[in-house]
Amino acid sequence: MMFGEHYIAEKWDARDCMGGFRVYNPANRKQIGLAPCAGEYEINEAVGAAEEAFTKWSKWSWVKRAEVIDDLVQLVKAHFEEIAVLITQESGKHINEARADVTEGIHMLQYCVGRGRQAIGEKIPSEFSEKESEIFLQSKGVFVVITPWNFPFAIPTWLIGPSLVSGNTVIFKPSEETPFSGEYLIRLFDKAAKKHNAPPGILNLIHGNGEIGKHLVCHPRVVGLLFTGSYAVGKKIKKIAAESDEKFAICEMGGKNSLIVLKDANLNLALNAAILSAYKTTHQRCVSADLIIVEEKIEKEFTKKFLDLTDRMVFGDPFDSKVFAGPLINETAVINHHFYRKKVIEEGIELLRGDLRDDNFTNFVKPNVFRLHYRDGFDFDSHVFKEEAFTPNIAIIIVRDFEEALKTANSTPYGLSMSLITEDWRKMREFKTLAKAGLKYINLPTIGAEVQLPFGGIRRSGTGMPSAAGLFDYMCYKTAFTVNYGKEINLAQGLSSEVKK
Ligand code: UN1
Repeated sequence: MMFGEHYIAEKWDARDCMGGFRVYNPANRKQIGLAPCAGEYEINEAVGAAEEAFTKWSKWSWVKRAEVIDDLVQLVKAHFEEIAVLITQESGKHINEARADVTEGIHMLQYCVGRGRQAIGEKIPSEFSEKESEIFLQSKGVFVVITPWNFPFAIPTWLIGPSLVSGNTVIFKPSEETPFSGEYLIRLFDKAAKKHNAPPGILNLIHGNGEIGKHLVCHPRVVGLLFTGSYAVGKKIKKIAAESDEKFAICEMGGKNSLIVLKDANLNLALNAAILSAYKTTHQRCVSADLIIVEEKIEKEFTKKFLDLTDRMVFGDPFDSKVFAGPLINETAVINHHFYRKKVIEEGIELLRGDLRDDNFTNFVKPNVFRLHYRDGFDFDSHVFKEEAFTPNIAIIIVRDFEEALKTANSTPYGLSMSLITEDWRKMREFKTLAKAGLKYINLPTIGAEVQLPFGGIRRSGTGMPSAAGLFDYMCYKTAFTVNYGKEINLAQGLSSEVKK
């Protein structure tokens, strides 16, 4: 049994663990630990610590701040396998994917270290020789970072890394499903921070449920709301920020992602892209493809081969090297998986493959695959286009041409990831310009983003302020700083201080 602890101003504290929440292994539903649930006291302590640390940390040089992260990278590398095993135990992710999660975290932290030595701000010429102006990047303050269970290690690094290197301080609340992977990252960070004598409180950890997340987000002295999770929660966070005079929200929310396969596609490549997009992480990535849109000329052949592969797909023991992916995260996800299938069938949509069990005794499911024809006229209000199941529910959509395909892909209210499989470079360009998504791929799956690119969506998927490398653009206020080295005041636009009688 593991017991979680809060971490505030460099002190570990488990005082509320008995009133906390249980953590389960999704592969066998056995309890593996207990984590404490924070209350008002911990929230205020953490905000106070982060606020106090900010006055010192924001004055540290970018290089010095990045050096703390550099030590963190070394520590993560030294504990690589231990972290991967922990991720698999509490998220159910296949061990290979858990290793990929840690690798992605390392890459992000390495990127943050590099950013510490890059140019900050800009010199801007003044109209007057005596004046010198610059764009000064001013750290913003205390940030809350709330992250999901599906990438319990990498996503926290995407948000915490840029926040800290840019001089902000953080209160981190990991998902209740995966508190220990988040806590492990902070235990390593603690060592790195102490080695550099960083001010206590630059990074704090608070365990808790959505209610605690809400209190943190609403706290009047918290400025940045960095969230990755569902659209329903993200929408509330955006509202809270909109009603505040100081807060800003950067939310990465769900997806309803499309993989478009045109008739000239390399079919093997298309199938590989489809399998990866649909089934990696048992479809529990926000970038997983829900819609596979195929031109009718090749649809029969594509669907036959896709279903053959689907039939061989095994979601099983995540430590078994022979299975493709692991279980769903919990019982609620299993119930949602079956509910989604029923809803889509009720709409009269064809079911090609289905997980027809009615029980939810385990978290292991089989994929549901549906098929629709564009010509039959769509109800874009259908579950297939609007609701994100976050479980392996795939709709194959038959279209006549690229225009119908793009129209279908753009019809969902989301806009995270989209792929086009084609050899036609003119259509590639058209796709690049018109696809409504924050991540666009040609001849690749909808998954597999690299951290040195911006990662984020538009519309229901995000705030248009991407995270990973892209987050650095929003971490500081872009302020104008001007010094007059002259003995008089010269102002632009011909302004004068001369007082006439
Ligand atoms: C997510 O889908 O929740 O692009 C994150 C990918 C990963 C990150 C996915 N690098 O597939």
